[in-house]
Amino acid sequence: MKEKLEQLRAQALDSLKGIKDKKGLDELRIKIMGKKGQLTEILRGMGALPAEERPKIGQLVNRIRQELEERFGEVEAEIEERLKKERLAFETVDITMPGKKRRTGGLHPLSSVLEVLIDIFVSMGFDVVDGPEVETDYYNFEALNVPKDHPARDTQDTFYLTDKFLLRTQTSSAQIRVMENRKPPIRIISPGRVYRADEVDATHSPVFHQVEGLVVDRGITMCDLKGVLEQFAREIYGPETKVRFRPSFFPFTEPSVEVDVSCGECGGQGCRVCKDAGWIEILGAGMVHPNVLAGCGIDPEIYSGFAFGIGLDRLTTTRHKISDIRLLFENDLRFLEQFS
Ligand code: 2NL
Repeated sequence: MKEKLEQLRAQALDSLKGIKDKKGLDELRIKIMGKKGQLTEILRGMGALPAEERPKIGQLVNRIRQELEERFGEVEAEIEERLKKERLAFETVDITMPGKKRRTGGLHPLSSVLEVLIDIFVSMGFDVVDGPEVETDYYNFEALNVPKDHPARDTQDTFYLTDKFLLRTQTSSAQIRVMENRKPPIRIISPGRVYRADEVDATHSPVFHQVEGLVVDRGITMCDLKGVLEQFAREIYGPETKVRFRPSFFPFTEPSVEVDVSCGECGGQGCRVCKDAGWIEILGAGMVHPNVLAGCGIDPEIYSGFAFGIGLDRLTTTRHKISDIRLLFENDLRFLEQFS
């Protein structure tokens, strides 16, 4: 019996050496020390022993069981340690690996040019104001001294929603509200989307963008208009840029002017860009019509003002050498990504 036990012990210890995982360990533990295991099997034979030998054998069984249990515990700890190391090695992040490339967004070219414009006018003390794109006939035309029979009011040129409501054709409407609600001095620009019933081609779109400016105070003259526009033109087109006024007509300004800048490409000599004129038209402007001021509750005998309207789309296409205005509205990523 004693030999059998020693043999079992030696066998068990030997088998333990070959154990590599928990499953194997559990199987071995059951095979030796389980209810139907080899140790139990031997213990069953105890009944056949002489009574005086039983305690000795009993002690031996207990010692062997204890030893084996310790050894099993050790092997289990070793397996666990090894598994932990393997898991850590597997989960380790190599921070020197190249990262995944992410596509970054960017400003739409209209937005980045608008930001440049806003910075220029804000630095001259202008506020930026906003207004609704759906306007009333009053704010879009009436308050701007546009006569009832003016061609701009024609349904051919303006998108009417109802008799009274329309899609604004210029952002002046936002400025009218400011004149109604604030006292001079007023210095504002109003950028935004505007609508006209135009046929679409490379230079026309029924939706486009305007940045209008307005200054109202005592003693404002055409010289102030020219100074502001010269400063603007120099910041946009370079310090050598000259500005020229040509007479024009708008119902909301008197006098009205069309404003040209000297061609930055040829310096005024004439080239392909300015179509040999030496000048490029950039905006329309003028002194705010007394009817417009009076209609907003501003006394034209005390106050005067100038206003201007810049087409943002043309400024953007010329600045970025974009050949077709439609590219600004199609949101084709292949186009937009060139600006991000
Ligand atoms: C253009 C250029 C212009 C204005 C816009 C304006 C606004 C108020 C009062 C008077 Cl609140 N005028 N804006 C003035 C001159 C020109 O836009 O080519 N428009 C058709």
